[in-house]
Amino acid sequence: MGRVEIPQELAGALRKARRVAALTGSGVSAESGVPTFRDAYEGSGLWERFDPEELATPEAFARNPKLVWEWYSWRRELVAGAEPNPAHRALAELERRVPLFTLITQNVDGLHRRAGSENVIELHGNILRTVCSAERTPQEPGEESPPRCPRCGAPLRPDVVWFGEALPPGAMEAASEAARGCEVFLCAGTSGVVYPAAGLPREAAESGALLVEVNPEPTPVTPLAEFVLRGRAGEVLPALVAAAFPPG
Ligand code: BJW
Repeated sequence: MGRVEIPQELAGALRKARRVAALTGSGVSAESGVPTFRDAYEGSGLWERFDPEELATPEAFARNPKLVWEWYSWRRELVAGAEPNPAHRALAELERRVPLFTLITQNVDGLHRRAGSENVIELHGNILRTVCSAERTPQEPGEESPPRCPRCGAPLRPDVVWFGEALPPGAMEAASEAARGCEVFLCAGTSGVVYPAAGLPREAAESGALLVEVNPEPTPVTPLAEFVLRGRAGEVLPALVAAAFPPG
């Protein structure tokens, strides 16, 4: 891919903004080697024949806890071996440059914090944490598949949000507040189809924010966005931050 062109009007708006929010999805971690949720289990061997949307549900876990636990164990190892990429680092840099910056992520990989982002809302939890499926208390997993809660014997599960489950208390309220209160809203690396997160770009645009999409592909967010930057987050986001805050 060639040099990324950033419109001057966008760079200027980002430079002047006092409040900025970003919504990220799995595309932002793609360049770290973490597969996106919907595309990239292709080529993953064993897991290729399973539909992620059918594994990430409480019903799947109730039906086959071993299968779901092992899918998450495989993904947890991928995440543990991954490193933040230039997209994560550009967003951490943006937080240092903007007076009030909120990073809203649907990702469960923890790579934003590892890149240095601090004001992070994890809407869908974190795959590196394990909880008791009955009590929701944090636990250290043992070797069984799935391991059992030492207190009540219920199977342990990843601390993530499955389809049909509520988001962590207060997370969506904080995300909505950031979306409604910001001057620039960046939407990067998400297909924009999973609610309630997918409603945030519209909320931001309707509250007067400049909506910017970063994605190599069109999404339902595209028609709402004032600026659409087609390309990989690891190339576009560093270019955007450098255009708004030129080094030196
Ligand atoms: C790149 C790139 C590069 C590639 N650079 N970009 C309203 C309407 C319709 C349905 C609903 C609705 N409200 C709720 C629902 C139901 C449901 C839902 O939204 N379903 C839709 C699928 C239709 N939502 C829920 O069930 C939610 N809960 C809920 O609403 O509860 C109500 C309730 C209230 C009170 C009590 C009880 C219940 C929960 C949703 C949880 C989602 N969880 C998952 C799994 C997390 C754990 C795990 O990882 O296993 O979250 S699903 C999955 O999708 C994961 C992701 O965070 C999420 C979003 O996916 P994402 O990140 O956008 O990834 P992809 O793969 O879809 O897209 C990647 C993008 O990157 C693509 O666009 C690429 O082009 C791009 N890309 N390379 C930049 N280098």
